[in-house]
Amino acid sequence: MIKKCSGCGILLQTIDKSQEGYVDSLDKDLCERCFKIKNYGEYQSTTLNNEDYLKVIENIPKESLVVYLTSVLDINLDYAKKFPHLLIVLTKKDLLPKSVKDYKLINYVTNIIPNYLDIEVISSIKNYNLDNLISKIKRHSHSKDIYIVGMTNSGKSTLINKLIKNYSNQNSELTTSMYPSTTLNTVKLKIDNLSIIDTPGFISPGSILNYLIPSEIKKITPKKEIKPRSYQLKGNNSFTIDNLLTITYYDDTNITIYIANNINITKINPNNSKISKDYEYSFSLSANKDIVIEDLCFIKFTKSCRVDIFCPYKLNIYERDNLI
Ligand SMILES: Nc1nc2c(ncn2[C@@H]2O[C@H](COP(=O)(O)OP(=O)(O)OP(=O)(O)O)[C@@H](O)[C@H]2O)c(=O)[nH]1
Ligand SMILES: [Mg+2]
Repeated sequence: MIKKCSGCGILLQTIDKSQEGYVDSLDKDLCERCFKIKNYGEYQSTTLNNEDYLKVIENIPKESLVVYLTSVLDINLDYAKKFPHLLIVLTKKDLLPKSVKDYKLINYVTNIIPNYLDIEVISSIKNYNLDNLISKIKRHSHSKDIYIVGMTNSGKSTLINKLIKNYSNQNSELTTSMYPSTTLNTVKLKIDNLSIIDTPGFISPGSILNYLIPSEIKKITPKKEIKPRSYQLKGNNSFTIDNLLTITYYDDTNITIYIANNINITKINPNNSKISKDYEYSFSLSANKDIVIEDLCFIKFTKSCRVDIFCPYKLNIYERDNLI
């Protein structure tokens, strides 16, 4: 009998407890890994990787509508460009200050990727703009299969759970968690005559999530509205972000940091810093740029400034025009 886990899509098996999909009986609908994530909120590692997830994504028929999710905190559209029928969804709007307007975020996306069918800014947790989103999905769905795609943790499974709850009379629930690689294969669910298909998210090689242990991931994950922290800086000086990295700036400037509220930002003498400097990232920013440290934070600069970032990991750290 071939049966998939209703939480993460992996094929269920009763043979090897150390492998994904294990259940002690095929009568069960949920694999042991999902059971532990759902009931104990524990991190459960997986032997699958980006290559496995990409195989799933590459099998998406070209004519299908792809709903591509990316968090407002880490707008990453690298993979989105692959899909011809694209509805872009910026998720987790509740984490940005309420004063941030949706159109600013939408303008930012349009400058990077102008050829999409539609776009929506949502919060699944706050039920924000989900009515608009389901109407847009229905409007643009020419075939009945709709694929929900995006980076790990962008909120794909959480969104589908909300759509099923709000707009169908089913009660199935996909597995979600704050840790990477929760969904392992496709899971198909029905809303009216549409099939909504959850997919595994990719993990960016430069994401800090690759280097942190579960308790650290928990710490850096923003859980509620970020209170931006603004500083007037007098160069040349340094600060650390929670012992994860050191930031040295050489000019006077004003910055605002968007990061989880419980993370410590501390002024330091870089010569006394205990943080390893294995990797160095240098920027000569013109005015009105952000530095993004993928899956950790973004820093808004108003004036031009030379900046060096030191850390023990090989991260994706890049500059962009101010998002907000
Ligand atoms: N604040 C906030 N958190 C959200 C929202 N949507 C999802 N999350 C959280 O983001 C984390 C990841 O959610 P998932 O739904 O598991 O993400 P995913 O995209 O399915 O991840 P993979 O299965 O690993 O690809 C969970 O901790 C969710 O609670 C949202 O609208 N707001
Ligand atoms: Mg998922």
